[in-house]
Amino acid sequence: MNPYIHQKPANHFKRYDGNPILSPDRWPYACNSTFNPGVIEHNGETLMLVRVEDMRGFSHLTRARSKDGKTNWVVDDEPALVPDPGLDEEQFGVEDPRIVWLEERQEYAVTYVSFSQDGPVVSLAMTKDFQNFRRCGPLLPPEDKDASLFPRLINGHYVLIHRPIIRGEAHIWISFSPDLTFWGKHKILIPARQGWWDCHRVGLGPPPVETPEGWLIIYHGVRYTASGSLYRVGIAMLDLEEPWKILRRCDEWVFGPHRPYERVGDVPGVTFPTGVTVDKQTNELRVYYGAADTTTCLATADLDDIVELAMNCPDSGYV
Ligand code: BMA
Repeated sequence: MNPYIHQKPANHFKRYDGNPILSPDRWPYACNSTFNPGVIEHNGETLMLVRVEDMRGFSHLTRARSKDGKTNWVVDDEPALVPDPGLDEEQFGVEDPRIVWLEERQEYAVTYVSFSQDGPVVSLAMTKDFQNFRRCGPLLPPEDKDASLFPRLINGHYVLIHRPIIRGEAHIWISFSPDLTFWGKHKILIPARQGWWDCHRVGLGPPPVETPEGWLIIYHGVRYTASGSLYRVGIAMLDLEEPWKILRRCDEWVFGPHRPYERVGDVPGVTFPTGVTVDKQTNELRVYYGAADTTTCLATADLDDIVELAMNCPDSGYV
């Protein structure tokens, strides 16, 4: 097979016609940007914790809710989680949450990036209602970002995917904990691929999605160019019970910044997924992403199509 001659791929992901679904001009209070949301189904609604950047350049998280996950978003008049000035790790804002429901604890876990003077760290907060949060502090040393727990225990352990920067290298790592406090068995999970579209940085997008074939991973890959970075979106599959094993990693990105709202904004050329839901009735996979570090957008696909796409990807040699 000639690797340069491809069938034109099916458009697996479709952008929602009403994009951007949330933007600063529709916010109930003054802000610069509303992007990179954590997303979950809660009380029969789609609930987002949206990263809101204020005009000092610090971010906090505010709730937005919608009955159908697409339209009529109701944004709270006040933030849900603001940086605590008494905490060393929250000096310069809280950002980019990922949310999972932990059945055995009967509460939601929110992993988010908090900014200390020593750089970004991954912090954890627990909540039942998205109004009251119990902070559990930073999980691992800086510099670390793009973290989510798996939505269930695996062999009795909490499992975290995150993205430390070590020796200037930005690969996706996996770590394990018996109690959400002590972390170990750290391992590179998905490395940046030299020369490829995801050569300079990779980072987890939304929390892993459990499917019969494995954990579906949606991640961002970065290439630096003469006019800035391009943040595109790739997929991979992990083994269900041994999630440190990559079953598949697709060669090609599944979407990237093409539309004006993805190319024009505070950081042009960024599609940055952070939230996902699956509509149980229609099997629709909904991927919520920040566009150009300015607005929140939605892309949808059939979950089975995406799993099939992923499972048909070659073992790229990085498995
Ligand atoms: C990453 C994070 C994201 C941001 C992205 C693109 O490093 O800081 O919050 O959306 O860069 O600027």
